[in-house]
Amino acid sequence: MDTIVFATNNEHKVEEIKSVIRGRYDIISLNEAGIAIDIPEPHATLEENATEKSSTIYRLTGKNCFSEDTGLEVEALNGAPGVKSARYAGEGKSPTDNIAKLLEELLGKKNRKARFRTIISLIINNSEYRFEGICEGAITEEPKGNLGFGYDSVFVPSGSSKTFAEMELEEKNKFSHRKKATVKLASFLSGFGKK
Ligand code: ITT
Repeated sequence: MDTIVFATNNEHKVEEIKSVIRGRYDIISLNEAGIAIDIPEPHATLEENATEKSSTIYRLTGKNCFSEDTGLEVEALNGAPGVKSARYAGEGKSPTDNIAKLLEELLGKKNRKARFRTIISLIINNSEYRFEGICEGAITEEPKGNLGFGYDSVFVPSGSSKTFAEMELEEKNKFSHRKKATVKLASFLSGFGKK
């Protein structure tokens, strides 16, 4: 089976993506590939950061690989934290700090609409392809649930009354941004190279 390196240090993302992609390709994480590197994300868009991560790993390993960059875009905050989602409360701060800052910024605000947006950047045989997945929803008044990661405990996807952190992965996958982008990636890969 062909292998593809998933250029991420986030094991939650690896678990989620492996739950969707099966079959023709074996996905290996940076950790499984023995690569210890913190890839910088210096750009102003998810698209550019995703490309930065995949191209860095492609240059380093010469192996087909993909990365993904995800942001939480909150309407009442003009799209923040967006591309800065991982470091919203500052460099080196925890997901709990990021959530605290988000709830503080939204204090008293009626409009709680938000969306997660994921961009996957695939580099295969020296060409790049991008895939997007969006999940619309809303930010709760307080955290609920302890499954998942990141902002999951304050995000309720449209069509549910539970936060992502109150859902097992199978249920999160019915709504998730990452699942949608990954289905596009999987479908591309399953046709890749076939005439
Ligand atoms: P990489 O190694 O792949 O870069 P990362 O954790 O730095 O991993 P991002 O740059 O994409 O990932 O950061 C996005 C931020 O949004 C980060 O704080 C995550 O915890 C959060 N996040 C991403 N996907 C999420 C999801 O499905 N549910 C909740 N929070 C999520």
